[in-house]
Amino acid sequence: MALDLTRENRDDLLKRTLKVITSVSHSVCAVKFNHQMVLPLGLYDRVITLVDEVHKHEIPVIMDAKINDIGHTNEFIASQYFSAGFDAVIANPFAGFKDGLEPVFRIAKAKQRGVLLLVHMSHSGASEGYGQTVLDEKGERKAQFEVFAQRAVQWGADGAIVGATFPETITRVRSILGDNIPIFSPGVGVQGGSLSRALAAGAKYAIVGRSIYESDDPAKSAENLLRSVAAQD
Ligand code: 3DU
Repeated sequence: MALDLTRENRDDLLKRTLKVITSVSHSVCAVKFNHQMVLPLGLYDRVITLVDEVHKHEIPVIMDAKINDIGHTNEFIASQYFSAGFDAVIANPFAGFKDGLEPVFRIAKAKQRGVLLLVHMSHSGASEGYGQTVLDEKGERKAQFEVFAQRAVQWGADGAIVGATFPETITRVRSILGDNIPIFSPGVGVQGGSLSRALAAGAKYAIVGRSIYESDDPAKSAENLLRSVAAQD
Protein backbone atom coordinates (compact mmCIF):
# COMPACT_ATOMS: atom_id res chain seq x y z
CA MET A 1 0.00 0.00 0.00
CA ALA A 2 1.24 3.45 -0.94
CA LEU A 3 0.47 6.06 1.70
CA ASP A 4 0.48 9.50 0.07
CA LEU A 5 -2.26 11.21 2.01
CA THR A 6 -2.75 14.96 1.82
CA ARG A 7 -3.98 17.11 4.70
CA GLU A 8 -3.33 20.80 5.32
CA ASN A 9 -2.81 20.20 9.01
CA ARG A 10 0.15 18.00 9.97
CA ASP A 11 -1.50 16.56 13.07
CA ASP A 12 -4.50 15.55 10.95
CA LEU A 13 -2.16 14.00 8.39
CA LEU A 14 -0.41 11.93 11.03
CA LYS A 15 -3.65 10.85 12.71
CA ARG A 16 -5.36 9.87 9.47
CA THR A 17 -2.28 7.98 8.23
CA LEU A 18 -2.03 6.04 11.51
CA LYS A 19 -5.72 5.20 11.25
CA VAL A 20 -5.35 3.87 7.70
CA ILE A 21 -2.31 1.78 8.72
CA THR A 22 -4.24 0.16 11.57
CA SER A 23 -7.32 -0.52 9.50
CA VAL A 24 -5.58 -2.15 6.52
CA SER A 25 -2.68 -3.87 8.29
CA HIS A 26 -4.20 -7.34 7.93
CA SER A 27 -4.55 -6.95 4.13
CA VAL A 28 -1.20 -5.54 3.00
CA CYS A 29 2.29 -7.07 2.81
CA ALA A 30 4.25 -3.79 2.79
CA VAL A 31 3.73 -0.06 3.17
CA LYS A 32 5.39 2.54 0.96
CA PHE A 33 5.97 6.20 1.77
CA ASN A 34 7.37 8.86 -0.50
CA HIS A 35 8.36 12.52 -0.16
CA GLN A 36 4.71 13.42 0.13
CA MET A 37 4.89 12.21 3.75
CA VAL A 38 8.51 13.09 4.56
CA LEU A 39 8.20 16.77 3.52
CA PRO A 40 5.35 17.77 5.82
CA LEU A 41 6.07 15.35 8.68
CA GLY A 42 9.88 15.28 8.80
CA LEU A 43 11.92 12.09 8.71
CA TYR A 44 13.13 12.03 12.35
CA ASP A 45 10.18 14.00 13.64
CA ARG A 46 7.04 12.05 12.77
CA VAL A 47 7.81 9.72 9.84
CA ILE A 48 9.92 7.60 12.17
CA THR A 49 6.79 7.16 14.34
CA LEU A 50 4.88 5.93 11.30
CA VAL A 51 7.67 3.50 10.39
CA ASP A 52 7.63 2.11 13.95
CA GLU A 53 3.86 1.81 13.84
CA VAL A 54 3.94 -0.19 10.61
CA HIS A 55 6.68 -2.42 12.03
CA LYS A 56 4.48 -3.21 15.05
CA HIS A 57 2.24 -5.03 12.58
CA GLU A 58 5.32 -6.90 11.29
CA ILE A 59 5.01 -5.21 7.93
CA PRO A 60 8.09 -3.91 6.07
CA VAL A 61 8.29 -0.25 5.04
CA ILE A 62 9.61 0.98 1.69
CA MET A 63 10.85 4.53 1.06
CA ASP A 64 9.99 5.59 -2.45
CA ALA A 65 12.84 8.10 -2.60
CA LYS A 66 13.43 7.51 -6.34
CA ILE A 67 17.11 8.12 -5.56
CA ASN A 68 18.68 9.73 -8.61
CA ASP A 69 21.74 11.83 -7.81
CA ILE A 70 25.53 11.50 -7.60
CA GLY A 71 26.94 8.80 -5.34
CA HIS A 72 27.98 11.23 -2.60
CA THR A 73 24.42 12.43 -1.95
CA ASN A 74 22.78 9.10 -2.81
CA GLU A 75 24.87 7.44 -0.09
CA PHE A 76 23.73 9.93 2.55
CA ILE A 77 20.08 9.80 1.43
CA ALA A 78 19.97 5.99 1.56
CA SER A 79 21.74 5.81 4.92
CA GLN A 80 19.30 8.33 6.45
CA TYR A 81 16.29 6.32 5.34
CA PHE A 82 17.83 3.08 6.59
CA SER A 83 18.68 4.77 9.93
CA ALA A 84 15.06 5.85 10.24
CA GLY A 85 14.06 2.19 9.95
CA PHE A 86 13.05 1.80 6.31
CA ASP A 87 13.54 -1.73 5.03
CA ALA A 88 14.07 -0.79 1.38
CA VAL A 89 14.52 2.24 -0.85
CA ILE A 90 13.48 2.83 -4.45
CA ALA A 91 16.18 4.17 -6.78
CA ASN A 92 16.27 5.37 -10.38
CA PRO A 93 18.66 3.47 -12.69
CA PHE A 94 19.02 6.57 -14.90
CA ALA A 95 21.64 7.64 -12.31
CA GLY A 96 23.87 4.71 -13.38
CA PHE A 97 25.99 2.53 -11.08
CA LYS A 98 29.51 3.99 -10.90
CA ASP A 99 29.48 7.09 -8.66
CA GLY A 100 25.68 6.87 -8.85
CA LEU A 101 23.75 4.01 -7.27
CA GLU A 102 26.75 1.87 -6.29
CA PRO A 103 26.87 3.30 -2.72
CA VAL A 104 23.14 2.71 -2.32
CA PHE A 105 23.54 -0.98 -3.15
CA ARG A 106 26.64 -1.20 -0.94
CA ILE A 107 24.94 0.28 2.13
CA ALA A 108 21.78 -1.74 1.59
CA LYS A 109 23.80 -4.94 1.42
CA ALA A 110 25.78 -4.07 4.56
CA LYS A 111 22.59 -3.31 6.47
CA GLN A 112 20.59 -6.15 4.92
CA ARG A 113 18.04 -3.79 3.42
CA GLY A 114 16.57 -3.73 -0.08
CA VAL A 115 16.93 -1.66 -3.23
CA LEU A 116 14.10 -1.60 -5.76
CA LEU A 117 14.78 -0.10 -9.19
CA LEU A 118 12.38 1.90 -11.36
CA VAL A 119 12.41 -0.10 -14.56
CA HIS A 120 9.34 1.51 -16.18
CA MET A 121 7.07 3.99 -14.41
CA SER A 122 3.28 4.00 -14.68
CA HIS A 123 2.25 7.48 -15.90
CA SER A 124 1.69 8.02 -19.63
CA GLY A 125 4.81 10.21 -20.03
CA ALA A 126 6.93 7.39 -18.59
CA SER A 127 7.37 5.96 -22.09
CA GLU A 128 9.25 9.14 -23.13
CA GLY A 129 12.20 8.07 -20.97
CA TYR A 130 11.80 4.45 -19.91
CA GLY A 131 10.34 3.45 -23.29
CA GLN A 132 12.78 5.24 -25.59
CA THR A 133 14.99 3.22 -27.93
CA VAL A 134 18.64 3.25 -26.95
CA LEU A 135 21.87 1.49 -27.89
CA ASP A 136 23.13 -0.81 -25.17
CA GLU A 137 26.85 -1.23 -24.38
CA LYS A 138 27.18 -3.72 -27.28
CA GLY A 139 25.58 -1.23 -29.67
CA GLU A 140 22.31 -3.18 -29.92
CA ARG A 141 19.00 -1.32 -30.16
CA LYS A 142 16.89 -1.91 -27.08
CA ALA A 143 14.12 -0.23 -25.16
CA GLN A 144 15.50 1.71 -22.20
CA PHE A 145 13.44 -0.41 -19.79
CA GLU A 146 15.00 -3.61 -21.23
CA VAL A 147 18.45 -2.23 -20.44
CA PHE A 148 17.26 -1.27 -16.93
CA ALA A 149 15.86 -4.77 -16.38
CA GLN A 150 19.28 -6.21 -17.31
CA ARG A 151 20.92 -3.74 -14.91
CA ALA A 152 18.55 -4.87 -12.15
CA VAL A 153 19.96 -8.38 -12.61
CA GLN A 154 23.62 -7.21 -12.88
CA TRP A 155 23.41 -4.90 -9.86
CA GLY A 156 21.56 -7.41 -7.67
CA ALA A 157 18.34 -5.42 -7.18
CA ASP A 158 15.75 -6.81 -4.78
CA GLY A 159 12.82 -5.75 -6.93
CA ALA A 160 11.84 -3.93 -10.09
CA ILE A 161 9.05 -1.38 -10.46
CA VAL A 162 7.00 -1.62 -13.65
CA GLY A 163 3.71 0.26 -14.08
CA ALA A 164 0.47 -1.73 -14.21
CA THR A 165 -0.53 0.62 -17.02
CA PHE A 166 2.05 -1.12 -19.27
CA PRO A 167 1.18 -4.84 -18.96
CA GLU A 168 3.16 -5.88 -22.05
CA THR A 169 6.20 -4.19 -20.56
CA ILE A 170 5.70 -6.21 -17.37
CA THR A 171 5.77 -9.42 -19.41
CA ARG A 172 8.94 -8.39 -21.25
CA VAL A 173 10.68 -7.30 -18.04
CA ARG A 174 9.66 -10.51 -16.32
CA SER A 175 11.29 -12.51 -19.13
CA ILE A 176 14.56 -10.63 -18.54
CA LEU A 177 14.44 -10.80 -14.72
CA GLY A 178 13.44 -14.43 -14.38
CA ASP A 179 12.00 -15.69 -11.10
CA ASN A 180 14.51 -14.19 -8.66
CA ILE A 181 13.63 -10.48 -8.86
CA PRO A 182 9.97 -9.70 -8.13
CA ILE A 183 8.08 -7.00 -10.03
CA PHE A 184 6.20 -4.39 -7.98
CA SER A 185 3.49 -2.73 -10.03
CA PRO A 186 2.03 0.72 -9.26
CA GLY A 187 -0.74 2.43 -11.21
CA VAL A 188 -3.61 0.11 -10.28
CA GLY A 189 -6.98 1.84 -9.91
CA VAL A 190 -6.89 5.65 -10.14
CA GLN A 191 -4.10 5.66 -12.77
CA GLY A 192 -6.11 3.19 -14.88
CA GLY A 193 -4.04 0.01 -14.49
CA SER A 194 -5.76 -3.33 -13.91
CA LEU A 195 -4.65 -5.45 -10.94
CA SER A 196 -5.57 -8.74 -12.61
CA ARG A 197 -3.80 -7.82 -15.87
CA ALA A 198 -0.66 -6.71 -14.03
CA LEU A 199 -0.49 -9.96 -12.06
CA ALA A 200 -1.28 -12.08 -15.12
CA ALA A 201 1.48 -10.25 -17.01
CA GLY A 202 4.06 -11.23 -14.38
CA ALA A 203 3.93 -8.73 -11.51
CA LYS A 204 4.29 -10.25 -8.05
CA TYR A 205 3.04 -7.28 -6.01
CA ALA A 206 0.67 -4.42 -6.77
CA ILE A 207 1.32 -0.98 -5.27
CA VAL A 208 -2.04 0.66 -4.56
CA GLY A 209 -2.60 4.04 -2.95
CA ARG A 210 -5.63 6.26 -3.52
CA SER A 211 -8.05 3.41 -4.33
CA ILE A 212 -7.51 2.29 -0.73
CA TYR A 213 -6.79 5.31 1.47
CA GLU A 214 -9.19 7.71 -0.27
CA SER A 215 -12.12 5.33 -0.14
CA ASP A 216 -14.79 5.66 2.55
CA ASP A 217 -13.72 2.31 3.99
CA PRO A 218 -9.99 1.63 3.36
CA ALA A 219 -10.10 -1.76 5.13
CA LYS A 220 -12.91 -2.95 2.90
CA SER A 221 -11.30 -1.59 -0.26
CA ALA A 222 -8.05 -3.43 0.53
CA GLU A 223 -9.98 -6.64 1.31
CA ASN A 224 -11.94 -6.33 -1.93
CA LEU A 225 -8.73 -6.02 -3.92
CA LEU A 226 -7.36 -9.12 -2.22
CA ARG A 227 -10.57 -11.00 -2.83
CA SER A 228 -10.53 -10.09 -6.51
CA VAL A 229 -7.04 -11.62 -6.77
CA ALA A 230 -8.09 -14.75 -4.87
CA ALA A 231 -11.12 -15.15 -7.15
CA GLN A 232 -8.77 -15.00 -10.12
CA ASP A 233 -6.62 -17.83 -8.70
O1 3DU B 1 -1.93 5.96 -8.03
P1 3DU B 1 -1.92 5.52 -6.61
O2 3DU B 1 -2.62 6.48 -5.69
O3 3DU B 1 -2.37 4.09 -6.45
O4 3DU B 1 -0.39 5.59 -6.07
C1 3DU B 1 0.68 4.97 -6.73
C2 3DU B 1 1.91 5.07 -5.89
O5 3DU B 1 3.00 4.45 -6.55
C3 3DU B 1 2.37 6.48 -5.57
O6 3DU B 1 2.94 6.44 -4.27
C4 3DU B 1 3.45 6.78 -6.58
O7 3DU B 1 4.43 7.65 -6.09
C5 3DU B 1 4.04 5.41 -6.78
N1 3DU B 1 4.62 5.17 -8.08
C6 3DU B 1 3.91 5.28 -9.22
O8 3DU B 1 2.71 5.62 -9.18
C7 3DU B 1 4.54 5.01 -10.43
C8 3DU B 1 5.79 4.59 -10.47
O9 3DU B 1 6.34 4.26 -11.59
C9 3DU B 1 6.49 4.46 -9.29
C10 3DU B 1 5.87 4.75 -8.11
